[in-house]
Amino acid sequence: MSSDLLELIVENVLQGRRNSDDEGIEEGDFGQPGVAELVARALEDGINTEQVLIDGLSRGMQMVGDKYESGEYFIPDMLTAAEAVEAGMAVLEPYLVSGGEKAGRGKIVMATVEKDLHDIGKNLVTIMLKGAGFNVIDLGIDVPAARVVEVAEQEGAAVIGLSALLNTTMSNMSEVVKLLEEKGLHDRIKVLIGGAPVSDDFAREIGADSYGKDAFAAIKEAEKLIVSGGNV
Ligand code: B12
Repeated sequence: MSSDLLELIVENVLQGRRNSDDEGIEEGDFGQPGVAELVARALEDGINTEQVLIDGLSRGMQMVGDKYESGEYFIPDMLTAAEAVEAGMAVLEPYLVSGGEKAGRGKIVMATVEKDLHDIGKNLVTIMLKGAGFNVIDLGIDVPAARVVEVAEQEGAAVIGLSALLNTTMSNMSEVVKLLEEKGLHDRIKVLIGGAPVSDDFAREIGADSYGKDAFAAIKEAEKLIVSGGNV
């Protein structure tokens, strides 16, 4: 039963259906529950919030990526699917956030780097970090390095979390590290990076402090960074 609902969430992300008013990419589903209603139903049925996020919304979006790569989907399809994921996340977020029992674990500034507009992964990481009790300030997409560092300094953040999905924008992560070094802030503000083209090796190459492959790794790595000397 629970796996049926998760499967329906995946299918409706693929169809880009936010709710029952949406037709969907293939059309004909009008009136059937969309992602928002299905997420609410999954939670009512007691399905674990992380499972809805990872095995439902995130898996659906990953499959959209596969279809784009194989030429079956185009940019407008990716956008409608992204909107459907956002509709689901809006329903899910209050549950994840109220699940954070260990509040006050440290401040994290999150951003998608300059010239990059991808935010689904960053948003997912953000709500998971909030759910794990971190105080997260999300600066959004296309954020210049100077702005990230300025806010992190002002807010006394322990960690900066950066997301990049493009080969052409991942290098902007190193601008943040360089700026922290220049301002003598890197010893107290650590940099955690993530996003599909990024890796452990790349993190080392640019002098970032850690890399997280997904939202669960983001929590683990943030915990480690804060214990190892962030400004909690
Ligand atoms: C959705 C999408 C879009 C949407 C974005 C909507 C939105 N609101 O985000 C739109 C349509 C706008 C878009 C635009 C473009 N896109 Co696009 N897009 C995608 C797609 C299909 C899915 C990305 C996604 O949401 N994945 C699901 C999430 C959950 O996964 P994720 O982002 O990887 O995040 C996870 C981890 O990486 C990690 N993580 C992410 N961030 C962080 C941060 C930290 C700190 C940590 C620890 C972990 C972490 O945790 C997350 C959860 O597990 C990918 C294909 C793919 N397979 O990734 C292409 C893709 C990223 N796009 C691509 C391209 C080329 C573009 C465009 C240039 C297309 C164009 N010609 O205009 C533009 C660029 C716009 C810009 N300037 O940014 C390429 C990039 C190629 C490359 N490597 O450079 C990809 C790979 C598709 C492809 N194969 O060609 N895109």
